[in-house]
Amino acid sequence: KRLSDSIEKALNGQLTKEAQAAEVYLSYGTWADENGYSGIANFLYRHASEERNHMMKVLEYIQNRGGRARITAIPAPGPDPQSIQDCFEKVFQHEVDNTTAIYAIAQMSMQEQDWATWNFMQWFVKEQVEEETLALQLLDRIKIAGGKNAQDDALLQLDRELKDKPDDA
Ligand code: OFO
Repeated sequence: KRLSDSIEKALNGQLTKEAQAAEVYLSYGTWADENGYSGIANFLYRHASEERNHMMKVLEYIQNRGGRARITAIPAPGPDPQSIQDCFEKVFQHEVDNTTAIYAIAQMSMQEQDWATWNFMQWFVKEQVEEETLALQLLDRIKIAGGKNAQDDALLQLDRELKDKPDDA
């Protein structure tokens, strides 16, 4: 059964959202690097590449289900974060917005009884839980560390730890 027009359109919207998330994290990564946090920059670059993988997953699904993946302009990432804490608050908010979009497609697929798409979206539902949890854990650490000061030892320690994470990009 071919994708319905409405689901195809919604999935294409999701494709663009995943591409935009990759751009946003790349942009935050360059900001973090410029501010002396090369480990956090690395973390954000890896996160960006995970987002690009999500985009490809959606692209392949649309194509495999008889639809056409549409590659469009991506909105610009927006202003730089004000601090490391602000950076991860923005990352968390971004993930929450993405979760909302994913839930909307899952709900739409349920209404249309498109169980293939519903099943496909469950992978993203699970992934969003992981990404939100990780962002919240990092935010907690950053808040304990103080979150604002580049000279903060606890932040520098976190920066070192994030050099190789996430490791499943
Ligand atoms: Fe694609 O998972 Fe984050 O946004």
